Amino acid sequence: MKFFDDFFENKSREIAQSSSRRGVLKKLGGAMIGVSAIPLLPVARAAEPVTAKVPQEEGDPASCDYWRYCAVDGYLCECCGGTYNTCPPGTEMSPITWIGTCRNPADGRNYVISYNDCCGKSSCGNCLCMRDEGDRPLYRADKSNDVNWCLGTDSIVYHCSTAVVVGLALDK
Ligand code: ABN
Repeated sequence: MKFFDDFFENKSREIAQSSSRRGVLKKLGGAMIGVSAIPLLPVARAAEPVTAKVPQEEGDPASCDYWRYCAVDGYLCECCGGTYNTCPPGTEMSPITWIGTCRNPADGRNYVISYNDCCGKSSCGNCLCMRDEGDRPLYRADKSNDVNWCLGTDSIVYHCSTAVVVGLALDK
C-alpha cells in the first residue's frame, strides 16, 4: 500500500509542478465543448437515402392492391388527376402525415411510406382505398389514420391521398 501511496503522491506532485491551473481549466473546457457538439453531428436517419435505392416497381398504382397503399385511408390521388406520390393540380400536399411500413413485392424489402393528403379541393370521390394496416380506433388519436391531415396547408378541405416512399425501413 505504501508503494501506491508514494507512487500517486509523486505523480500528483509532478503534474501539479508541470501544469498551471489555468491550463488544466482550458483543456477541460475544450473537452466539454467537444463532447457537447457530438449530438449535433449529422446522423443517418434512414437506412439508405431514397435516391440511392429507388424501389423496383410492380403493380398498378390506380389499384387499391398496389403495395404502397398497405396503410392508406382515402381516395387515391392516382385516380384524381395526380399520381401515387404527387397531388393533382390546384391542390396542396399536407406537411403532416400518417406513416406506414409496406413490403415491396418486387424486392421483398420493407419501406416507410408517408400518406400525405392533398388539400384545397372537395373530396375526389374516386378509388376509395381503406387498407388501414396498423390503424387503431380514433380514440387512440396518435395511432389512427382516419384523420384529415390537411393541417398546415392553406385549406383544410381534403381531396385525395398520396403514398410517398420515405426510405427503407430498418430491420428489427
Ligand atoms: N387521411 C384521409 C382522410 C381524410 C379525411 C377524413 C378521413 C381520412
